[in-house]
Amino acid sequence: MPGVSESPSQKPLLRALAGEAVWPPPMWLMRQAGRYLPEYREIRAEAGDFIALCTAPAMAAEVTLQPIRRYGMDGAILFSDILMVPWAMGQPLHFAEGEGPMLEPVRDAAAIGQLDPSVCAANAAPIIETVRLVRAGLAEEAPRTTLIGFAGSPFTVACYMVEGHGSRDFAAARGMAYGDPALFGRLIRILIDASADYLCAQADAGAEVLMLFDSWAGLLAPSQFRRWVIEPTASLVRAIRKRHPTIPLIGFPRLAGPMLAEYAQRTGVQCLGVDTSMDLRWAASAVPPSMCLQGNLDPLSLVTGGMALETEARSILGAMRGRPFIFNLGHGIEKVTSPENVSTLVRLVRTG
Ligand code: 1CP
Repeated sequence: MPGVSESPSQKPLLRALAGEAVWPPPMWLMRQAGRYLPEYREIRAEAGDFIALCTAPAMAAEVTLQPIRRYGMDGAILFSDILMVPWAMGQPLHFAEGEGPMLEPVRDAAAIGQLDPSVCAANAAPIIETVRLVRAGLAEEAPRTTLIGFAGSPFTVACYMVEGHGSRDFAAARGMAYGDPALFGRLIRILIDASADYLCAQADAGAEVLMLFDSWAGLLAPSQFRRWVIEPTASLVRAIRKRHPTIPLIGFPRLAGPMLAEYAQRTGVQCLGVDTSMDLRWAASAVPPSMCLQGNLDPLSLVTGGMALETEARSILGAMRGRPFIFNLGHGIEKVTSPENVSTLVRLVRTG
């Protein structure tokens, strides 16, 4: 909208993150740019492989904006992947069709010694350029939409780096954490430094919020959760705060269960992403009342649609009314989701 300039404080998502009970709540969906959208599949085919798409700024910016154009979401999440941090430090990575990410595993001191966190942000320059293009695109097309930058949390990224691929239990990574905590700690330290630089570069380029995806945090025993999730996240948050003292941060320690309370208290994030397994009312009782929550619709209810979707969405809205909240899924959107069901959900949430 030419001539309309919106100050950041008027963006609903930023107001919720600042502790305001905005109603109807701002919304976006994890993995909202993706294979369920025909317009995404078209650009994905044009780009060739997934890494090529993530490192082609014009195309990556375009797919970031697609769900904003279609649905008017309040949040636009940078199109990239958590594994672009190891990629930017030189760890060989490819995405095998239908199999997910494959990395050359780092399992000993020699391999971990090769990783240089100081080159990450520079090698990620095309992704930082995408952030710039998306921010400019939003200013023109969707001035109320907030740009969310992201990285994986050190523990979850370390899981993939050590294991070399996705896994149900990440036994090699968790085994290293028990068997050689000094070595695993070196890897975590490298990831804190690299991710801090990378996230600050995103903020410098126009990201207004930063989200930390800790998809595998819930695999850890409490002592390990404190050591490998809470402490490194707190350290990463402090490093970001030195350079960007006020940028809002969303932490998503998936399947953390009751450890969520300690995570909320000790990491320094403003907002907690809540996964599908957790009762939102319990989460609200476990964190300070001014702390924003985000979540947690079951992605499967969005695949199903109809009454199941309506019942689940209304129950979340009922539980969160009157507190700072961002409507989202409890995990990424499924690729079999019908785009029409997403329209239905947007209408439901918009009418509060
Ligand atoms: O072929 C394709 O189109 C690739 C599929 C795909 C997509 C669309 C992958 C591979 N990553 C992404 C994008 C992505 N990944 C985003 C983009 C922004 C958005 O949300 O719209 C984000 C935020 C991520 C984050 C991510 N990647 C996470 C954390 C969130 C989560 O889902 O738990 C994780 C664990 C990954 C690793 C990854 N990348 C891709 C896949 C299939 C996986 C999961 C691998 C596995 O463990 O099986």
